[in-house]
Amino acid sequence: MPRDPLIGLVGKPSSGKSTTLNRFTTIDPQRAIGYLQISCACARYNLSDKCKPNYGSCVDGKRSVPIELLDVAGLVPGAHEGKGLGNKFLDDLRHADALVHVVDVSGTTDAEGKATRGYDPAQDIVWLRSEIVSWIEGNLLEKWGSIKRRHVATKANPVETLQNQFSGYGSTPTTVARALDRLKLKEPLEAWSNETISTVVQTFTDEKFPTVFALNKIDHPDADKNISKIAKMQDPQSIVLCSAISEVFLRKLAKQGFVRYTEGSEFVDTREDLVEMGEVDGGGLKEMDEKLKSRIENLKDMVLYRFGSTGVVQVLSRAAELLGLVPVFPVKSISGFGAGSGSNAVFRDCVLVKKGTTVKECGRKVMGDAPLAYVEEAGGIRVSEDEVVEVGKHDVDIIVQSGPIETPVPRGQKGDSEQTMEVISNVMFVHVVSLPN
Ligand SMILES: Nc1nc2c(ncn2[C@@H]2O[C@H](COP(=O)(O)OP(=O)(O)OP(=O)(O)O)[C@@H](O)[C@H]2O)c(=O)[nH]1
Ligand SMILES: [Mg+2]
Repeated sequence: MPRDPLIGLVGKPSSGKSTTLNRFTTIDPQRAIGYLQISCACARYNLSDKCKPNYGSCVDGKRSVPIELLDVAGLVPGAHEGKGLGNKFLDDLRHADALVHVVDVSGTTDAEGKATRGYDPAQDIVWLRSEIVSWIEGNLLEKWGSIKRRHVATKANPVETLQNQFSGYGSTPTTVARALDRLKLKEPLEAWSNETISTVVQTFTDEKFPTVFALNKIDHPDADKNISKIAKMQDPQSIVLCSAISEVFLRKLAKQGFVRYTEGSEFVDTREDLVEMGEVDGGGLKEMDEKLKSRIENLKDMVLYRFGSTGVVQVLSRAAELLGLVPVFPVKSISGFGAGSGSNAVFRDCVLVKKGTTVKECGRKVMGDAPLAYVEEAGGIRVSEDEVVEVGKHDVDIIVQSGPIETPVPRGQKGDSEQTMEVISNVMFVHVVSLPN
């Protein structure tokens, strides 16, 4: 199962991380698989009948690609100094490509997750980011003296120097370069003040961990005023309103045969609703008692009719949108798009890469450390390996060297001076991620 991208669920205790995770297909208490719907490469080539994904599914060119979610538990104010589960949390975090900050907007839990009333959840957004920033900044400042000396001595550029420090957070040179581009700093790295370093770390954090705010517990009567406050502070694109508990409840009732529920939608039908709509047997649904009926009515009023859905499905698609994920279809052979293993199934694999990923980084992801020789597109036209992969633009062959890079040839012996090149993978880039709903 391809590991990336990984979406990390963060948030203080009792904000609803586990409840949100449970909405997806759980692998263990900490991890789950969600599915993102994209349009598949098979649609572009009219090969939908032969499309057999190794993971997920593909129906009429609509492909569900697995994406992993990780519950990063135990974050409280002071975590970077070892409070709560401390650095354990931060170690989990480094694998995440994007974060979903699950915020309890009911205001019924304080910063430590203890029961209270009237807490302002806008504070959580502030302290959580600052925990991550302080963690990275602390690690950097601790070694800054020697980092600076080495930087000067080796005449490195700032991207190289910072990437050396940030690779442990799952950073790539592109991430670092983007952060520095945004800042347009004039002073050389060795002259940076602590304030500049702090700004660099903050910008890097925002680049490395794009964050969706899942404003959870919208079913609670106190949620409204807190939502409006947060909505004024944050980019509306980064906010999703949700009620994880409602989603879990509806799915449970659907499974038990009490309601018909279209996941991610506002539609919930009971037996009576279906009879009214003309299905004589009420869709085969079971009769509910009064208590259950009133809970459903309440959920419709408080969540579904007001907000359009429970919002949980949108959390994942919004995170994918933020990352600007590009689906890449590694195939062994460009003629037929198969896996090269004898079967005639096409486009068996699909990996999702982040926006800004270069052809070279993409190649690494697909082929590991095989030394990349050159990249070309149809007709043998060379493509720069530093080009940023774009949807629909890159149908390329990545050619790697299959032999050692330089084989010394003993004198007097006829050497095979030609490098053997092998097409390991045709990497194809098709349409952008579209919303599941
Ligand atoms: N009203 C309401 N309660 C919720 C919602 N989601 C979760 N809860 C409740 O909030 C409490 C905490 O939920 P969890 O999912 O365990 O929270 P968590 O973030 O995993 O907490 P930790 O594992 O302690 O970090 C539970 O009692 C849930 O039932 C929601 O959408 N609405
Ligand atoms: Mg939990």
